[in-house]
Amino acid sequence: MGNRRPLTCLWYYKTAFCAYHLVTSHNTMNSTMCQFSGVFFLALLYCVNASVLNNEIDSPVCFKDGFLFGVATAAYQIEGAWNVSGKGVSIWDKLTHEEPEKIFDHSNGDIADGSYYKVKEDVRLIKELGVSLYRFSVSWPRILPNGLSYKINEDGIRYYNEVIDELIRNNITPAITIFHWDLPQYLRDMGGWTNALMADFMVEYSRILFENFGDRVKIWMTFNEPLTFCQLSDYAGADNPEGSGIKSYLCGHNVIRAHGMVYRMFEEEYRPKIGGEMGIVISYAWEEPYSDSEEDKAAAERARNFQFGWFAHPIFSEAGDYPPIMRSVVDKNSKEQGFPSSRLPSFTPGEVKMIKGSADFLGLNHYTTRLVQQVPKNNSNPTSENDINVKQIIDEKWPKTGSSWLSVVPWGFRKTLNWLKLAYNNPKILVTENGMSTGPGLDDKKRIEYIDGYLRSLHDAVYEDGCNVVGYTYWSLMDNFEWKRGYSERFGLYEVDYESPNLTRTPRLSAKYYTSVAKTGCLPDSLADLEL
Ligand code: GBH
Repeated sequence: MGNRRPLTCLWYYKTAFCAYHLVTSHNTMNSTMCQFSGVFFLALLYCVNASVLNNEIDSPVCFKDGFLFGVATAAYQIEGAWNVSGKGVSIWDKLTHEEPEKIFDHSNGDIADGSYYKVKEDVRLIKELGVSLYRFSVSWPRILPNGLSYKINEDGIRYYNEVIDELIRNNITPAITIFHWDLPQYLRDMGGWTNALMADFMVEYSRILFENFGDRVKIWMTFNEPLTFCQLSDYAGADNPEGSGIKSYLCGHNVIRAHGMVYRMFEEEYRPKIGGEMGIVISYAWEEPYSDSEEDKAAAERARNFQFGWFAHPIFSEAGDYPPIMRSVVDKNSKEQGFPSSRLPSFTPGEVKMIKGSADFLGLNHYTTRLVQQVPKNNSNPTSENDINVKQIIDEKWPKTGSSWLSVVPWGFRKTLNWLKLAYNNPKILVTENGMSTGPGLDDKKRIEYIDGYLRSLHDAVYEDGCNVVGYTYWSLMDNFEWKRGYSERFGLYEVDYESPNLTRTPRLSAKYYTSVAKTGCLPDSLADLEL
């Protein structure tokens, strides 16, 4: 199958030249001679050469052995059992119960996918996909009801032990996100991530996970998408006005410190005994300049540094600390706004050193792309929006999905990965999320096209450009509570029927597609040929 294109090419040449000879040589050349004629031989050389030079040999698009395929979920989005067996209250329990109007369909995660009760069933679904990695998160308040480590809820330990053991029994590598947004409400009441002590609380919580699960779990991620939970109100774990240029930066600062401290504790106290790797998950929508103008190019680079570099630069860059552009812009704006010191906190030299290099891999969530335009400077309010000072635009020509923020732009993936390669000396990357939403329904050819397009772009980044990506994780295994969009936006390879008492899971067409990719490591030659 792989060499179909050159063979077809040869066949055309052979037929054309044989026909030509048979006609022009008045039948003096028989067909055997024709096959071996010099002309045919030249044609063969030409054909092979052209294919090689134009990179046209239709070698199948395959990821090498050892490349991981996986699927991801997060605790609050799937578990349900929100008040069962000693679990404490998270900020999402409180928000959805007390302000349901903030959730698009007024729903909540009380029951969600019922995964708390369906360990065996869910692992079977993962197994059936043929993937080798499952990324899930631990609910902090299920382990520590009020977030502090003096009181461990044994049922939480039991539950995740069951998940981990069932995965390992099925040869699926467990990968744990320590914090995926469901902060214990008790800690939010103390200021959430704007409280500097949160770093210590995070260290103590993480320690309990290493103690209990570290013997079997070898892939750890400290935080999921700090950009999201530090910047969006309600996601924040602090009463954080949307886009605040004060609390967001405080949150980010404590999160980065917490990440570094957890990593160093893991490195010193646990890794020597139990091994394993640790990273952080950062989201990166590609930011493409709106035009060729120098202003728009600078605006795009500024946005990349403020939205991705904010968390990546202190950890992955050679120099460490915040991106220089972020430091200088926020320092200057703060001064002009009458602040006695910068709204962007400073790391001590010791912290810069502690944080720099505190990751074995970079977890990347990549979904989409924006166009970025320079806008006239507005420094009236201390918002991070005014600090970044750009307009972000979704190109109307890009195919849409079930989520207004998410359009289909596969080439942005390759650009993202190349930017990371250049900026941070080709770090080891695990793609921790990529995916798109639809409405309910099993026929999701658009999702197949999305995954296929993004995987091709990823393949180019890895095998053409040399980006160091070790695996790809699809978001999500199954439909789930999509935060403020409730159950209205479905990202699952499996559909979940929320009307059925069993919360029945049914594979979509995309599950079949992804199974073939995960099992063969190769993308199908053509989507049209797929037997769905
Ligand atoms: C990821 O966030 C999350 O890690 C995951 O939990 C989530 O389910 C998945 O992607 C799909 O969204 O409600 O209009 O204010 C991706 C980044 C940040 C995108 C928050 C949606 C809110 C848009 N997300 N954003 S809106």
